Amino acid sequence: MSVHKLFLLRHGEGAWNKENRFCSWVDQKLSEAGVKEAQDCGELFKLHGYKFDKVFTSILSRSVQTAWLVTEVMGQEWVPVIKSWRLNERHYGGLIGLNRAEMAQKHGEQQVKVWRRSYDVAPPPIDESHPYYHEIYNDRRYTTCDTPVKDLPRSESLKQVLDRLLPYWYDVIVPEIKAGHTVLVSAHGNSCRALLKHIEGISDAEIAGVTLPTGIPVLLELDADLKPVKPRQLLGDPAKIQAAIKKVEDQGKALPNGK
Ligand code: DG2
Repeated sequence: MSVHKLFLLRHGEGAWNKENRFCSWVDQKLSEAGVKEAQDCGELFKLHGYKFDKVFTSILSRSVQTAWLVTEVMGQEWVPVIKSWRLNERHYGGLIGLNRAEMAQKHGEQQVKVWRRSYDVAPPPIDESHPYYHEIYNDRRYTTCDTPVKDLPRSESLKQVLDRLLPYWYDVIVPEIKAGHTVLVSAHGNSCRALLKHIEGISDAEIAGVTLPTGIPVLLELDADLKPVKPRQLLGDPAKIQAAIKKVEDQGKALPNGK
């Protein structure tokens, strides 16, 4: 029997999603289309009559902005929003800022797929010569983390995302769900995939085939032990969702002109 409803949401389209660049820990805002996706998502939640008790976000603006827009449309702006770096997008290391299609052109689509979707392969680490290194590690938000800046990741596999996320899941989010609260996690493609892998017990190989598009909520119905009682539901128009999944998958394809 379903006891708890948990919602996972990848933020609306960000400026660099649109440009097909690895965004990761660079703090890009939502694009115009991303704002609309977040608002549409709020409308969908409202239509279903869902009510949130707690919203959890990363400390990247695109996930926070999405949570604001969703709750605003729902008339639930008062719901507490709790932020943690542990829900941040996967750290894409030296790939940050690079265009996926150009990377596929240069290194091959298979290599880009390994970087994007393998479970335990981390991309090359970011170093001080990287154009976004200082912007990331000198950002005041990272001085507020439960981990010293020097120990924050310099690149991560999906497994490493799960490793840093699980303590937060068990210590902070799980007690809320078990207290009977309805939780929305407004985060990122890979932090949501890591959580999904853990909750659903998806194998290391199968998680490579799970793609989450922007602005499409995932509903998980869980029993008292937080085990899924039915398959995850991606909410919204099925044809639109399939097209959005394909769009994310195609981002890693090499285009003839390398763009
Ligand atoms: C994307 C994920 O993260 O990229 O870092 O660019 O969810 O914050 O838009 P998000 C990024 P892929 O893993 O899909 O390449």
